[in-house]
Amino acid sequence: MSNQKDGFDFDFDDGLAVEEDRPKLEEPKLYKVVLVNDDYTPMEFVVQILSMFFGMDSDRATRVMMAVHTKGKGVCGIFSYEIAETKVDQVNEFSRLNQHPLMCTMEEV
Ligand code: TYC
Repeated sequence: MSNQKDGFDFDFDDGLAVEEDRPKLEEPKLYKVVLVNDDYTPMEFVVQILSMFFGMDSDRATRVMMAVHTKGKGVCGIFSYEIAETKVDQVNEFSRLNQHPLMCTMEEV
């Protein structure tokens, strides 16, 4: 880069080819949305949650619900932080609205 003015060479890069540093992009972290078992939430309500918020058909929703029921907790899906947080909030809000103690949480993958 050269800039001639009054016979002087205003050249600030000492002949080096200068390139902007490229931004360093990290892979975004992923989060599991986890459903926790309890003794009070009706099974049909959990199946309804899995179908409404996680798009599962009734076979899959029933299998995931039974896995949570027998193992204590289970994964409903894996998402970016913002999507996982939104799902957790939606599930917990819908459960409270329906007066069920169902707990949904998130864990980093
Ligand atoms: N254990 C509950 C019952 O017997 C059913 C249930 C399943 C509750 C999964 C919560 O995340 C859950 N009615």
